[in-house]
Amino acid sequence: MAIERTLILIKPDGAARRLTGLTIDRLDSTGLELVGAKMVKVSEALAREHYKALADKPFFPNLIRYIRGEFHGIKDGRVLALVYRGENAIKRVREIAGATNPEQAAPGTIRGSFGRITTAQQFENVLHASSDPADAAREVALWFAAGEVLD
Ligand code: IDP
Ligand code: MG
Repeated sequence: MAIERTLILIKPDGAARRLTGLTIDRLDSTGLELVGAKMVKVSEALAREHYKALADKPFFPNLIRYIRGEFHGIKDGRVLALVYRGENAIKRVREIAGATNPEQAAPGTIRGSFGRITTAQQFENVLHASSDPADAAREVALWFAAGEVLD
């Protein structure tokens, strides 16, 4: 089994609804190791680069506004970025996060418990979690400088 690193972002709905501690508690309970953590101001450029695979989706413009905190009154669009490391870390974090669509996320997962779809059809799903090894490597390098993530 591979030792992986995975990027987690506490999204603005998670921060606004004071779910940061709960999310970290769930992540810690996996036994994975926290190896990176910082608050980041999400520029338009960073948001677009992070979600570039979704640039042609109809929900993309609102996704950029969402991750930059525009729907939740988050000052400077700041988010908490975390890196967890361990065996099979990517899949294990995705499992506790739950499905992308909060209405389809299993009960007991973070998204299943605390996510919602807004009347404007925005998925508010509390956290971002890398989806595969290529994405995880790209995302950790995008959000953290070399040396900010521990071995
Ligand atoms: P993921 O966050 O579970 O990896 P992705 O497909 O990578 O899901 O989509 C990134 C984010 O875009 C989602 O977490 C969600 O906030 C938003 N999103 C994805 N699909 C939809 C949709 O069909 N409608 C509205 N927002 C969506
Ligand atoms: Mg994704």
